[in-house]
Amino acid sequence: MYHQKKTIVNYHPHSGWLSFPAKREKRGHDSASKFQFYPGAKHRVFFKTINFIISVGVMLAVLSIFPFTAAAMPGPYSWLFESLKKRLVADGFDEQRIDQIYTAPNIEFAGETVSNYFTYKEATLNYKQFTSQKSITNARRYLKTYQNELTHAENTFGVDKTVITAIILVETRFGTYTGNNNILNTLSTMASLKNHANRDVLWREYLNSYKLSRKKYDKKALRKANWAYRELKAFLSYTAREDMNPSGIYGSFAGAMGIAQFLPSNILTLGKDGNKDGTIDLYTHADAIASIANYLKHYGWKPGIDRKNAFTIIYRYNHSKYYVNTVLKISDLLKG
Ligand SMILES: [Ca+2]
Repeated sequence: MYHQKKTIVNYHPHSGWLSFPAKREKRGHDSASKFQFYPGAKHRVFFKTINFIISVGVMLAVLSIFPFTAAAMPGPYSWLFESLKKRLVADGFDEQRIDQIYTAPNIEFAGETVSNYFTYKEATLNYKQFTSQKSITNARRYLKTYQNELTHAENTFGVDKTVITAIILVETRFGTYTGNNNILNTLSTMASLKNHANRDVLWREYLNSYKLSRKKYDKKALRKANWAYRELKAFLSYTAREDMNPSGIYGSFAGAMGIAQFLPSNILTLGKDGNKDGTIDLYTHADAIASIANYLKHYGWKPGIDRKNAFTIIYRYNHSKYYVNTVLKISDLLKG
């Protein structure tokens, strides 16, 4: 989405490496952070109440039994997710799980992240960096390091390993920039903009210094809210299926995840378990490689594909002709 000049960031979910530099690698697959540490909302209200009405001694006793209670307060504006939670439950998600998820300590209305959708204009992207000698040397090293995974994917899905490598280079620089935005907060915030009150908060608190038309903002927010709600549902289904903690997964500000920068809806349907460990985790190279190959095959990639068809299929991955030409050029250089 960043790849077309003067386009507001909107259409393409990838490019976590461009959105914000990754400060740290975060992983969503942390079995130690499942939900047993996060008491439900009712418990928190209960403990808050006794803080005021009973003696300090009793309070300390309670806290010694539930030491994480005090730390489990969701972040600013997280109450704005109440109607979103109800909607998810009405759409079939387990109420208890939803309550647990939305009381995680790092849950917050991601106003700053989501405001990017409404204010950001793309700067010209320097695609040349990806075809520099240094980048190609790194790509050759990647081909060698993940030779087994890439060859397996090429044999299984019929997609050139040089193309897979090129996509991983441009999307996340071989997995080094996967984005540091909390996916759950980002998608939840965007989906919650269906509510007028939530749109007001974003408008008032985060967009007041920008010259936007309120009418255009509302129209765009509603469109993005519908899109984000579909992605949020896919994200919650995916994390449930893979037994991951949804509040611990980080990616691009558009909700794209992992080394391959897949949207949740794509992970759910086209993700592949490349290393056969029983989990589809796109923060592992083997799974990312297999998933990219499967994605391209799904959209029609065949061994010996001609340039025109290759272009069309890679364009599906990222709607930018600059992006596609760069990927194809990297692939050519790696073959040469
Ligand atoms: Ca796996």
